[in-house]
Amino acid sequence: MKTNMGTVLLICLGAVASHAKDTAKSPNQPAGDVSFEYRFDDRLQQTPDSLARQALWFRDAKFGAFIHFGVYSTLEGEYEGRGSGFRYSEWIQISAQMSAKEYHAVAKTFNPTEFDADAWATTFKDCGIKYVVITSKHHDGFALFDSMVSDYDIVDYTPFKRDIIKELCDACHKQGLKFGVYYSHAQDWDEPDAPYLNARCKRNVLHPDLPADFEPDMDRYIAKKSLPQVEELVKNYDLDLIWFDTPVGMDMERARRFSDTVRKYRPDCLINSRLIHRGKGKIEPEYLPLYDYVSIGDKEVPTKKLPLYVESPDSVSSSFGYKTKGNCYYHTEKEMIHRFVHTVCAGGNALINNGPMGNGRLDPEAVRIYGAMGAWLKVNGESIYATVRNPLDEKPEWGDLSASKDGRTVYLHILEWPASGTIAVKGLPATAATYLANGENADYAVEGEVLKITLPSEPLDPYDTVVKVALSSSSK
Ligand code: H79
Repeated sequence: MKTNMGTVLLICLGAVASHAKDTAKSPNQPAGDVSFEYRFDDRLQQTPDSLARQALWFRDAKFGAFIHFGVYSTLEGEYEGRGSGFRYSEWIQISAQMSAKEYHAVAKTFNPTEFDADAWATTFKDCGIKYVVITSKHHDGFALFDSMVSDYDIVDYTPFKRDIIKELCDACHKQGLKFGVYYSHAQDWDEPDAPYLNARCKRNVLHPDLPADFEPDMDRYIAKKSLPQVEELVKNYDLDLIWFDTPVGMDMERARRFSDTVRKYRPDCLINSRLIHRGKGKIEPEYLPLYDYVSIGDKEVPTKKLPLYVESPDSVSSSFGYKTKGNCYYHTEKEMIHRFVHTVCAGGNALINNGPMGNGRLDPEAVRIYGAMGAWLKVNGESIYATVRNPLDEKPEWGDLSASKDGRTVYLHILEWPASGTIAVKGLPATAATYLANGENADYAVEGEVLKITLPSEPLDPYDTVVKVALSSSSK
């Protein structure tokens, strides 16, 4: 245990036993947790420009809704009895080994007639969500906006003929939500020139008519489709954020063209690190000026606080796209809130995905989970929004800590109710302690450097009982 700066966290060893039955995972999850690898050097810093962009709204927002919606949403993870073994339904073209022609035939029928952008935005807002990021084009190459670059888009290619990105952008801004798009800038299964991330499906399965001696040319793909579509997005849509993914084949020169294009048209628009870094890739200092914040791995929850401000692309379920076929699960409400709280306390936002159904309605399970988060946030929101990461060196075994920006208030998130009935924290000179759940004073004592709280016999909240602690001096 570290002892520097007098901010040691003392964990009562007897106080860590938890209610095992409450913490059982929802079924079908892979064995073991996806653990967070500490791969950021402590001295890394984003540029002053990026820090200023983060400060505009991003750092205070904490809770975003990620949306994976597209042709794949209609298949729900299976095509002609194939493909359901993959965890991600948005990968159906690969998992079911569909040729471009077969996938086009499904795209031709994509008709989400129940789509209602205002209903989506209102639901998100009511659940405490502050920003929305939707797939404008996933790896399948199909665009959800009206593109002049390619007709493989929802307006030109489907009976639906409406621009989902435009409608949702307007609806979100009307509700005061920030709006961003996901764009798969490197992978594109509809373009033979685009690079390939995996060996799971051969290029000539997707494109059987290609000549045997075909040589893919990534720069030709970037020049013809990827960069012009990004330019369309930043020119024609009022974007607050752009989310790149799986940067296979990206190098400084290629990434810079994307970054420059975004900055040219939309200087305040945030760019995520997957422009050039893989989700679990090491952060390289020379690339920091190209983007504004770090996306950690898919569904990765940080286990320790981080030097750079991050965002975790989490999901309410095991897939990103809507999936009912094969192996899939949803997180419990408790798991989701705990994942969210740990991410915020480590110093980041949680961009929590939902996969709307092929008919255009939100997934009711996702709405239920968001609803539980929203109800918890209505009572406990001050311990989340506009807070900063845990000011102490370590996180306690019973939960986690967040703090007000001025460092004068610390929030203790009690996620696992200790059997001993007490918690003890070193390094917090408390002058008051209250429960956010009911506003009542906590039974606390300061003994030397240790704040000791005697807890009620039962949690005051089924997911996270928050104690608000006022300090005599800043914890910073
Ligand atoms: O958009 C979501 C994913 O589709 C995308 N990133 C998030 C935000 C992503 N693309 N690639 N990857 C993630 C990494 C590759 C994962 C996979 Fe698999 C390996 C897909 C197919 C093989 C593991 C096994 C997941 C599905 C089957």
